[in-house]
Amino acid sequence: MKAAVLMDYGQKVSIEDVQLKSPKKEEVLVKIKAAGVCHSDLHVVQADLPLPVPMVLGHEGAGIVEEIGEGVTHVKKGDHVVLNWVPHCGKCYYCLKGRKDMCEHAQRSAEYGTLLDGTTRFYKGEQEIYQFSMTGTFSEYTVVPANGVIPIRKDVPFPQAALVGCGALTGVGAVVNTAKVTPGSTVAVIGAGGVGLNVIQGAKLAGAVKIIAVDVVEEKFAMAKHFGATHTVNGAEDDVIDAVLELTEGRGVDYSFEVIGRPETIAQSYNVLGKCGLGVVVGVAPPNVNVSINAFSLPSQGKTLTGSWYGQSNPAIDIPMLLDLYMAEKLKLNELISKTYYSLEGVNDAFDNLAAGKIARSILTI
Ligand code: PAD
Ligand code: ZN
Repeated sequence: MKAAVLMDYGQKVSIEDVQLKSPKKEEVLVKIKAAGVCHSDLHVVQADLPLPVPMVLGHEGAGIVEEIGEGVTHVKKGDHVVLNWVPHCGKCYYCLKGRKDMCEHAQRSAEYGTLLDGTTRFYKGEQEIYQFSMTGTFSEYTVVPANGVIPIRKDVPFPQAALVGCGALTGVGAVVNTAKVTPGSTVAVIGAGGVGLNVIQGAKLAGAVKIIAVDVVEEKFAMAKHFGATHTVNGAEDDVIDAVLELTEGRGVDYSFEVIGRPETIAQSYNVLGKCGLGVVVGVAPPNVNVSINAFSLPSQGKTLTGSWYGQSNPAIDIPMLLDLYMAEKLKLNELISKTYYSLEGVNDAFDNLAAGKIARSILTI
């Protein structure tokens, strides 16, 4: 069986022959049909997300259930599924508080690159191969925790279903679940990539009237407008804070979203807020990076800066809901697919295109 494996940081991902163990209790074997290439995968390649290697990358994916382990009742062989990269334990402090996105058990296992029991399912000979976020979708097959598969309707094509597994859920969820953007609001979205475009369309769905998309790559502005941006700002040419203030009668926006993961744009996302504004950081910066913001503005302007992980979602409910919105032509997924590669071999080219910033999402069909 073939999988795209990062053998070491900074290297090209290589297509390896690997072995996969059978699903244990409360696990599921999935045949992957489509996988999206997200910047979080690239963060691992570039060592910005320091995870153990060798690792099967890919966390945005959809496929077909091939085999279920003991105790799995919510799916059966042949079901179509989207993979959920935060398979919550349901028992920890945060799960019990209703915050599945913050599950302590899932977060720890993701850091170890293992499944929930602390062991791996991928092997190459004697060597253990780690698995990105308990998914590992750049592979012909994968084994994931039971909560890691969300059954979906069968009339959605696999590439579009895959996109909901990270980009759409993260982006729309940040707007709807974390920020709770209200109708008539003003919004700035810094970074109009695969996730940022979903923040933009989430803001439109929520009824925002002014949606300002900020990017540095010219190709992104037409895409941003197509997804619902009312204004665009080129951060490579213009001062972003001045431009956003000018578009909002000098006040700043009600909500901002940083969807890149850099300290300077996270600071920007705070500085473009008006009084009482809420900034949401979606972009993932390396763990050792700090951000500097003006201290006086916190009490005097009452602004909030927070973050959003996996769209603060409830995947079992939100993934089928987003697919229903897509089938009802209320959520754009087709337009997110800039390029399709019909084999795992396309993964390095997809990473190069992602790094250049010119595409929305690439899909690998497997
Ligand atoms: P992407 O590469 O498709 O999009 C990033 C966009 O930012 C591109 O359009 C770039 O041109 C643009 N950009 C780069 N630098 C600047 C700048 N200085 N000013 C303005 N725009 C700029 O990535 P993506 O959309 O796949 O992911 C974006 C981030 O979100 C990334 O850090 C990823 O790891 C993170 C993410 N977070 C979660 C979560 O749960 N919080 C989930 C998925 C992805
Ligand atoms: Zn992702």
